[in-house]
Amino acid sequence: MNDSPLQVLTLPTSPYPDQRPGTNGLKKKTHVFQSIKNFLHNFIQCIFSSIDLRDRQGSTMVVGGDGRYFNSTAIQVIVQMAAANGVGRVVIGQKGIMSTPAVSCVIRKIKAIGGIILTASHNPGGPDGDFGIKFNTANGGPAPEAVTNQIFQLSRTIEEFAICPELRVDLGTIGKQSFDLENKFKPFTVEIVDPVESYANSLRNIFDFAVLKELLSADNHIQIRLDAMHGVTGPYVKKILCEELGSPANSAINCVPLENFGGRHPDPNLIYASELVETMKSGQYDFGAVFDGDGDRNMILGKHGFFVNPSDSVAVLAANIFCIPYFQHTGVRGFARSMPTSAALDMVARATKIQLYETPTGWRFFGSLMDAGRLSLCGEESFGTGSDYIREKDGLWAVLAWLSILAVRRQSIDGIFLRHRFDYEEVDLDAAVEMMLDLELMISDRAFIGQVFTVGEKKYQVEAADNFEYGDPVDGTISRNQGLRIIFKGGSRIIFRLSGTDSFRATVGLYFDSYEKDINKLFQDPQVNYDLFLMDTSKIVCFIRSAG
Ligand code: VG1
Ligand code: CO
Repeated sequence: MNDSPLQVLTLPTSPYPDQRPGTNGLKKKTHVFQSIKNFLHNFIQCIFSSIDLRDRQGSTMVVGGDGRYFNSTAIQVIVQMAAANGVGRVVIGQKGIMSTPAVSCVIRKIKAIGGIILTASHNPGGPDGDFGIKFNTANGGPAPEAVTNQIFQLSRTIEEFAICPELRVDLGTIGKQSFDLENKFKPFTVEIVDPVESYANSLRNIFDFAVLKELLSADNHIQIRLDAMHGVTGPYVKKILCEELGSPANSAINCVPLENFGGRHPDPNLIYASELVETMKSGQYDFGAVFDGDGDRNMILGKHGFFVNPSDSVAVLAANIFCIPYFQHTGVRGFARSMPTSAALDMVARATKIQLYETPTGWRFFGSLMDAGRLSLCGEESFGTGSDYIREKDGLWAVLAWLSILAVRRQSIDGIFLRHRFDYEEVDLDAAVEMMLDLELMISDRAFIGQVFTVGEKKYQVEAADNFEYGDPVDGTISRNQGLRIIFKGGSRIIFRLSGTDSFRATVGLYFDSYEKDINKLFQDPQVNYDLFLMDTSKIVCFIRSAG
């Protein structure tokens, strides 16, 4: 306890026009947060101001980050501002570390009012990299659109922020710290917690750890290789997979969180996770997985580097859902995928007669369905998989879910959805918006429906085309303009979507998916063997790039 009460100040500031939170949080170049005067303070104040004062007074908030450069500095500021804004208690992962799924888990467990996660997810970190701030609400999930819109509106008119500038937290020592603030009756408290423990407890109740331990450490065990890419997942992998489930030490690599992720993109895909892909090709390991910076994304690889497409991953989990004890207890309430995610999951939903929801991109839409008890398992094409035990996607959960299935049986998939996403990054925003408008005009022409495009021997006939719109079945909120869809007979699709998570300019995402019945193609390199649809804005030109 400090001797004299800490000062609470209200300081003047002026607004910035570019603080609109994206699909999941605000991402910018690190120097923007670090060097532009009050850029961080403004955004944090708007987060606090978006919470009704009556709810905020004396409340508990969770704070964690993926350990990237500027993590601890930002946390000190957030705590100083939380105290000045009436928050009563802040729970923080030791050294400022806590994965996105773990923050979601802790918010729910301790009934916090919300949480702030310092991360730019899978973007590189460091002084020249990216930094970001995610805000999750009391359900543990990313703030819904109504809240992020409010934060954005506040950010355009902000005039002052509140702060206790002298408050300093010791992030290294587990335990309680309390601070007397001037004009406040109750001390403000900070609790530094083990970032893994509470989350690990949840997983112990979801999976059968004895069965997993047998799979990983018994004589006939399978060999796994997990790559944490120097992101936040390292300590979780070490503690849960190695220490507790007995996987040997060489099964986990890059497990020390680094401020710049070792200079790499902590992005779990075939390109940035090439180290794991190469190792898996040797055939020494049966199962491989890699995570993103903040631990919510995962990529799964099989023996010899067999790539499990994320859209297929969620479908396989759905088809085998009762291999996971949690679902034996809760039953299965529904499945969901984001619109650009290919329709493998739809087939499982049809076969099992379980309700399927198609939502816009971003986990917050799943959260609403989960809160209403309508959704158990969901996924996104962008390497996200998760369930309703929390309100975030969860890389480590996905690994334990897959291992639970492997422990019970080996599943073969009787078809594969070929899916590809091409991102055109850092394009001019106005030009991108104009391109989308032109394209929308073209595909909404009635003459467009029914047109046939020939690609080698294959024919693709346009069945439907629209700008995807989603009406939340729980609260009726309509989300418009979620991406342009061109759907062909037989289910192949081309989707155009503007990314909502850019740190800089715009990204146009092009998504292609089509169902492939030929089982032989399952084992071909999915990045090489595909029909490539090329499109210009006046005419759709499709041509095939045949198997290499
Ligand atoms: C991307 C992905 C989306 C994901 C979001 C957050 O958004 O497409 O599926 O939910 O990132 O991921 P966008 O709008 O850039 O396409 V994470 O790992 O930052 O929570
Ligand atoms: Co992420």
